[in-house]
Amino acid sequence: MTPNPTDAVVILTGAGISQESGIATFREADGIWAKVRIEDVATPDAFQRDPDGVHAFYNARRRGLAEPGIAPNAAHHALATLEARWPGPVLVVTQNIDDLHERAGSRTLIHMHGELLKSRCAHCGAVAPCPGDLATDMTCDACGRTGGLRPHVVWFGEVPLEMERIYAALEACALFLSIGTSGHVYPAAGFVSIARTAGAHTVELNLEASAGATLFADHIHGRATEVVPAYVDRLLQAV
Ligand code: BJW
Repeated sequence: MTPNPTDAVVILTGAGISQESGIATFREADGIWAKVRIEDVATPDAFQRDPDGVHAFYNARRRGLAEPGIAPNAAHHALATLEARWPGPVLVVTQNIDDLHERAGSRTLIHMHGELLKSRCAHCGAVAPCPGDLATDMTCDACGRTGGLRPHVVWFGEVPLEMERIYAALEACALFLSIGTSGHVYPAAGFVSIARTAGAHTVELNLEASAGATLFADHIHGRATEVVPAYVDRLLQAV
């Protein structure tokens, strides 16, 4: 299927797109959830029970993101090129909390599961840049209260960010791409059904068939740094 260059494109990305940049995925054999339990670090209850432990988990990942070897890869760059050169609207919705899409040059981007480099105050809701470690004794610059600062990420049981904007884009898109996500976590795993119902062509680009693979019209299996630039090149030939 060859899309029309004025078509709206929505792209969902997951941990697989950043794997070749050196950032761990979640559900693979060597993934994050093989080393720590979701219940210990990625729920509001975990933060209430053990804020120091949750801070330590995210502080380590934040420091990892700042390491000199961590950089966007060819797949992140290809999506930024698509946004720059595709005549129609292009929206990247990422589940990732890293900043590799921004570093590659993507501008129309939603971090539906939040951002590691921001904090949020549980008291007043203020979101602020957070380049360094968070700790329980820190004070919020906005409200002056102590003990409420948490990573600006979406844990299980919390509502993902900017859902109205995402649903509107899915309902208006003609092409939906899902890149590097296992399809195990909702609501992101349901986006393909919404796009398909809206009449979009749906394509999965992933290392292997995801949990929701049968919902997609097309499947391209391989490493993101190989399949994404090749697919974007094909799309841009139509421009
Ligand atoms: C490559 C590759 C390469 C590798 N190239 N590919 C039953 C009970 C309780 C709750 C629920 C339930 N059923 C549904 C729920 C809801 C729940 C949920 O989905 N649970 C399921 C586990 C069952 N969801 C929620 O709670 C969400 N909130 C919610 O639903 O609110 C209600 C609501 C919604 C909408 C409107 C109104 C109300 C919140 C989910 C929050 C998820 N948070 C996390 C942590 C974020 C912070 C952090 O990073 O620590 O988000 S969990 C984790 O999973 C992270 C990821 O973004 C997310 C998805 O993971 P992803 O990206 O798919 O990674 P992997 O590792 O799973 O897959 C990687 C893929 O890449 C694999 O397929 C590889 O093959 C591939 N790959 N290398 C290409 N080089």
